[in-house]
Amino acid sequence: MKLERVELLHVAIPLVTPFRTSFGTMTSKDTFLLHVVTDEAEGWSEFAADPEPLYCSEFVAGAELVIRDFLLPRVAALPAPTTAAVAPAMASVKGHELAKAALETALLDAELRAYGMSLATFLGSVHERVPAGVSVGIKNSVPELLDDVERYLAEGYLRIKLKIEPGWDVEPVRAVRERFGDALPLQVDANTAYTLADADHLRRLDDFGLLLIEEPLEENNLHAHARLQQRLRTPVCLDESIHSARDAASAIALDACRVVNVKPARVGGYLEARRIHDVCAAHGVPVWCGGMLETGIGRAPNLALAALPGCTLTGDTSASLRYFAEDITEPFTLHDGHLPVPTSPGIGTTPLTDALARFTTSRRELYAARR
Ligand code: NPQ
Ligand code: MG
Repeated sequence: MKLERVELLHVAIPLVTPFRTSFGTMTSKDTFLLHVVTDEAEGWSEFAADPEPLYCSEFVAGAELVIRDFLLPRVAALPAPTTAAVAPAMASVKGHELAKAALETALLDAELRAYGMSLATFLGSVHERVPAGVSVGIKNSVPELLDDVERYLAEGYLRIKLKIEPGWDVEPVRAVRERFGDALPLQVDANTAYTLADADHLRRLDDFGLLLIEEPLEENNLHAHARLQQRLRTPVCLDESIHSARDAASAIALDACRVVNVKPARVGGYLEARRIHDVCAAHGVPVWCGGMLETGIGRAPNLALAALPGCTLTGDTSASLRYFAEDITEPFTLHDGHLPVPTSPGIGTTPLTDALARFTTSRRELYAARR
């Protein structure tokens, strides 16, 4: 496989409804897609982060520069940009996992299309469909939250995740439990909003039979998460703190978490995500696939990951309509609370020409092979 061209497309897609978390409110998905062209096939990927470094240190403009000036030259210098060679070629560049994931995934898509193999087959997925959970943002009032949860349950979602922060935690959880009962699969996500000094307060959540509490403390503070886990019955799940299979191994050894949220973008791509899945599975630690409000280009490959045997908890892989009135690909829709795992070659989807034209704000050629 020979790399011929790499193109970056800035896209801006309005969200159906604002999404508020402990790190901010989003009203639109503003990011870029990568489009790689090789002599054998083309590939697509999506950069997962935001224009501002509020959820993680990476951001759209920075990632574009890192890919253009540091990652692509290393990949273009390979005799063949096969997926297995891409991460090692980029390894001398520190960090920037989301940027690396975008480049690796576009090349993986192209390589798998050249083979005629789906990502699900490549990764070793064992399900044809996966149960869908939904992440519910912070609301202005409890009645507003209950209305939203009711609507998602009516749509078929099989697990609810509530975003929490100090001042919006025990009361909304209690209200959802009272209204929808103890059998509702329910979990919470703090996106790093608490400190260990809040341990007694967080312990009040133990009364509600939550599946897990996600990233309660600061990013990368495994020691503090381990100390918190000692004081909570609710399983701690790490998200922002896990950047690699080594991080997962450390977190498990320290008992800093009993569940892992794996987001391929956050860990540098699908190959590392698969390794995290394997480390967790070997330790009996449940894994589930998180989400970053991806368009169909990011959602499709996440569904393949969510269908791995160790992904025993329901993920945040929601239908396209959860976030976008109109997606940039054929939309993913719920059937009995499940989403289908794509079966066609590569990530299993491509941008729709029309939608792409309307949502693209600018295009740049990042690389063209000399002939
Ligand atoms: C989480 N996802 O699990 C994240 C938070 C999140 C579905 O709750 C751009 C960049 C958009 C980072 C959307 C969900 C994002 C983002 C959501 C992070 O913590
Ligand atoms: Mg999270």
